[in-house]
Amino acid sequence: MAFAHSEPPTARATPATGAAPTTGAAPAADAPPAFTALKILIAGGFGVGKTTLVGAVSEIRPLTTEEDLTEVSRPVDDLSGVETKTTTTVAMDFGRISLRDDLALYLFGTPGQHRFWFAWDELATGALGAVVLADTRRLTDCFPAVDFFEDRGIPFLVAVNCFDGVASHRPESISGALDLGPDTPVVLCDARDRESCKQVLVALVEHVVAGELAVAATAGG
Ligand SMILES: Nc1nc2c(ncn2[C@@H]2O[C@H](COP(=O)(O)OP(=O)(O)O)[C@@H](O)[C@H]2O)c(=O)[nH]1
Ligand SMILES: [Mg+2]
Repeated sequence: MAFAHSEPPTARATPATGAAPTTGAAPAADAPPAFTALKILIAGGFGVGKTTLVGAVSEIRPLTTEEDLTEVSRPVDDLSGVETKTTTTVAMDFGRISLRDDLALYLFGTPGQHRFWFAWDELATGALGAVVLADTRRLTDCFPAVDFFEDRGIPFLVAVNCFDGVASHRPESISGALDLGPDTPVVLCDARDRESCKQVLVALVEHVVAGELAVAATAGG
């Protein structure tokens, strides 16, 4: 899938591999630091709040590919719980958070509907990790995303978007209902709230780091 974004002229985007950029020769002492982009996927079922989350937390106006829902899509796209939803993401959402001059998180919201699943493998290439958004009114909608990341060994957490009027569930019971491994975090969030979404991303990065440290410890001894 073709994907374009603009970078500041001094920034040199490396492939979003989730790892530090590798170069053959040592950079000149006065060279600007290489730019690293860490790619995070925001996945989950239709209408769970992916576009909302990317828009809430991105520092740039998110690139989205929303289209009006049509009568034709009505039998296909299940609107129960989000009856006021009038648009759908047809390719992906994209947002960015700069952590330092030379380090940014790129957020890719995956399209929720099954008919767009062909795009997932490409979006997942080089991802640091993923947030699987869940709505407890339609918890099973996030099963495919959970399976996708488990199958590919991509670290992920489940973030429950606490829609208004929905009694909060305990993370442990959601973990049990989704049959998650004991190490997979479950956090609660409000996809409309920037601070809440930032906490989700922090939790994901901590989870990724903990996994890397565990692998390193196993390899070391
Ligand atoms: N009340 C409430 N509405 C939300 C929340 N998150 C998303 N929405 C609304 O739910 C609908 C679906 O959200 P959207 O981000 O488009 O879902 P997506 O299909 O996963 O991208 C939209 O109308 C949002 O405004 C939330 O936490 N509370
Ligand atoms: Mg969307």
